[in-house]
Amino acid sequence: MTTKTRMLGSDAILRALEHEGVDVAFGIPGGAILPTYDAMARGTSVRHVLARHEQGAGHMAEGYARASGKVGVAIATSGPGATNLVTAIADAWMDSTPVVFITGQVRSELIGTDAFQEVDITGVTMPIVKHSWLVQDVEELPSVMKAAFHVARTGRQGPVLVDVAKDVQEAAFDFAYPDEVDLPGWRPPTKVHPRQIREAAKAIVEAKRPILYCGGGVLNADASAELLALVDSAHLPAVVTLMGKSCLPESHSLNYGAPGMHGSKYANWALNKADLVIAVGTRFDDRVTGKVSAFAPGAKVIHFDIDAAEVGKIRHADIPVVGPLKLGLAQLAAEVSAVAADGAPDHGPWLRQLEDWREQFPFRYAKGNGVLKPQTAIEALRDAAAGLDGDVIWTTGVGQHQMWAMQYVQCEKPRTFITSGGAGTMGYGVPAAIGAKAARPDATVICIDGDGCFQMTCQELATAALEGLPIVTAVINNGWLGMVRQWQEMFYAERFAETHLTHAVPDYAQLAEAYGCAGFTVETEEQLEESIQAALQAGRSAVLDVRCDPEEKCFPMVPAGAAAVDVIEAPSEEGALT
Ligand SMILES: Cc1ncc(C[n+]2csc(CCOP(=O)(O)OP(=O)(O)O)c2C)c(N)n1
Repeated sequence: MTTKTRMLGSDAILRALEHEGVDVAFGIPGGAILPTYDAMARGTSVRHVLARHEQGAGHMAEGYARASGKVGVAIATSGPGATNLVTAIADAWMDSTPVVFITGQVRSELIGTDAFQEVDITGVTMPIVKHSWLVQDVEELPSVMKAAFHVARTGRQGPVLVDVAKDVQEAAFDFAYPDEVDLPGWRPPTKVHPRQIREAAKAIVEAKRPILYCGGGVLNADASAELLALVDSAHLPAVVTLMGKSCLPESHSLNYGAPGMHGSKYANWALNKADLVIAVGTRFDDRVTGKVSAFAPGAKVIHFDIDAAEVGKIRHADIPVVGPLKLGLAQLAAEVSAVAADGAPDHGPWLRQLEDWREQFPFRYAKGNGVLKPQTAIEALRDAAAGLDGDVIWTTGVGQHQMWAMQYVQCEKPRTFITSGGAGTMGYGVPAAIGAKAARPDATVICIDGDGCFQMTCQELATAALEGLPIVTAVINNGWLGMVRQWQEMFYAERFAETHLTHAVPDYAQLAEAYGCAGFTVETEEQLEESIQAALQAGRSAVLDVRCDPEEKCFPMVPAGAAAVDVIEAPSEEGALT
């Protein structure tokens, strides 16, 4: 019989976190969650990182989860504390990031009375969580906490919310943590149907122009090794989405990188001319497909995902494969070898075609003639990172700099590129970097941010400085809300309404120093390398204010709603392209 220990609900929350193997939680206290913070003062093995804004705490938990593969935890008080988490919850929902969000709620007897700091947060977040619980009975706490972690991490991962009334945190009860979850309605698949694997393998062997289309689901499933084995054994070329970046080594000759709105022309052509698209852990997002009716028009589709609801949602799946990727990819590789009895399938002519396209259409931009180009800065960061010992984890904000990071940063190991893909949340980069550093203290964590994004969450530099979580942030400072400026220039006849920020206000290097971080201003290509090295060696968090060309646009670009092959390339009249 399980022994029970008498304790308060607040202590039970912490014991549950300990049982779940949580080593770090991110949050900010307040009235309705105070009993749980008081329990922290009584002692716990869980480290608490005090954020400066609950959105920051939420993104830290996401960065932690993505870097470690474990469930992240963010904690906030009721009302405004909880609503400040909403953007992070939405972000985790869109990118299937496993996070348990814990909020305090007003006392049970006050719920529904518009009490001080009362917000119906389970109601507010209903469409953007996998599941949520409002706990009004302390006896339910252990099973709810157990279920919350289980739901966050199993099947298609994602956010859950546990909202705990203050009196529940204060109530004494006999605590035991359950070994099992009791959730009759939650039965994610644990295996893949052998017939689906057989059909997929047969289609792969028969295909002349197959392409793997890999997404973030591969990383969530920790299935990189299995994906690599399939690529190698079946000689399958692959394109990898923004969310999937780092799931397959980028130096691998069969990795053709990112397709989509700012992906390469060759990756988009690979999908467009394929006769078989093998979609793995990906959801045919509009930023990848462009106009759906023109996407991979001649291809049969295998769609392999843990979430049956994704299969056929956007594009008909000729061969649906539903189940866990790690197991299924290994089975698929074995089955392909078995079906192709006389060795691996020969996709030789197709691979030569892809190689030709890659040579013909590399990422390129016009060098600056004295003006520092953002792409040059990102290439310099990439090269400096390659010279470091140990792993480097990249995070980004959202905008042009994010797309250039996707194009120019090179990742060899899984979980080393962390970005907000589905929601496109400006302000994600700095807190996600702090969370990643908490998960991987041994790694160098570099955030490539935009000046607009940085200003949304830069107060978390205080968290980085004071919590001993040093990160390097390169603010790609073009003085504008660059991506929006680009759309205004290209699609709104250059009417630049409300997108100018200026290069100089704030002074990012001084701002960094004010937060206890090292600050560097870079204005020329010549200053780049030395400043990057100084930032990497600063021994504390550092911010590089990289002042660059305000007018640079991100290419190639497939305009929203256009066919993915109708790509606009960098105009060559801007000067010599490199
Ligand atoms: C929270 C939020 N608000 C607004 C947007 C719309 N938006 C997308 S990119 C962008 C500009 C980003 O500017 P900056 O951080 O300077 O990056 P850049 O594009 O210049 O690299 C904006 C406003 C968004 N994605 N997220």
